[in-house]
Amino acid sequence: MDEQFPLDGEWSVAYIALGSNMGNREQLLLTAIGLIDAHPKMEVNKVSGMYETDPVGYTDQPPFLNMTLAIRTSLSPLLLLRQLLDFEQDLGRVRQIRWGPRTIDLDLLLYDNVRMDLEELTLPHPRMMERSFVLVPLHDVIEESHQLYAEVNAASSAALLDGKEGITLWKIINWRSASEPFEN
Ligand code: X6L
Ligand code: MG
Ligand code: MG
Repeated sequence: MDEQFPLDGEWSVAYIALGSNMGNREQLLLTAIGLIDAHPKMEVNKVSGMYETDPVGYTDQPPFLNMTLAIRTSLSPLLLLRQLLDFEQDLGRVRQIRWGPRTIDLDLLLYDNVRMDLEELTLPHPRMMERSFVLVPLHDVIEESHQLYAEVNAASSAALLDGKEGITLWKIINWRSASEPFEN
C-alpha cells in the first residue's frame, strides 16, 4: 500500500508552503519549521525569505506571513500530507471561516515531479501557479532541476515586477547555516 512508497532508503524532495495570520505569526512559522525538522522522516533543506502578504480569497482579515521550505522526506506524499495536517492541529489550527484567519497553514505544493489526483491530495498543488504569495517564496528555494522551475521563476518575477501583488520581504531568517534562500 501507500506505506511501501517510497521504497526503503529512498528520500524525496518536497516543497511546503507555510502561512500564518493569527497570533505571533513569526513564532508560529519558526515553530512549524522546528516540528518539521524534528520529525525523523523529514529534514528541512532550504528556507525561503519570510514575506508579508495581503490576504486573498477572503480579504477582510489581517495580513499573512508566508514562506516556503524545501525538505527531504522518506514519507510518501499521503503520509507527508497527513503529518502536515497533524502539525497544524498541534499549532492550534481551528477551521472556522472558509479561507479565514489561521494560526498556521501547511500546504504540500510539490513532491519530486510526482503528479497525482486523489480526493485527498492533488500534486502539484492545483492552485499554486495562481498564488503569488506561494510563487515568490517558492522561487527562493526551488531546485533548478525541478520540471516547474522555469514556470515558477517566470511567474514569480512577473508578480514582483507588477508590484500590485501586495508581497513584501519581511525578514530573512537563518535556519542553522544550511539555508541559502537567495542562491537563485
Ligand atoms: C477568487 C476566489 C480569487 C478565490 C481568489 C485565493 C481563495 C486564494 C483562497 C480566491 C482564493 C485562496 C492565504 C491567503 C488564504 C495565504 C495570503 C487561499 C486560501 N490563504 N492570502 N488567503 N496568504 N496572502 O496564505 O489561498 S485562503
Ligand atoms: Mg493555503
Ligand atoms: Mg491548507
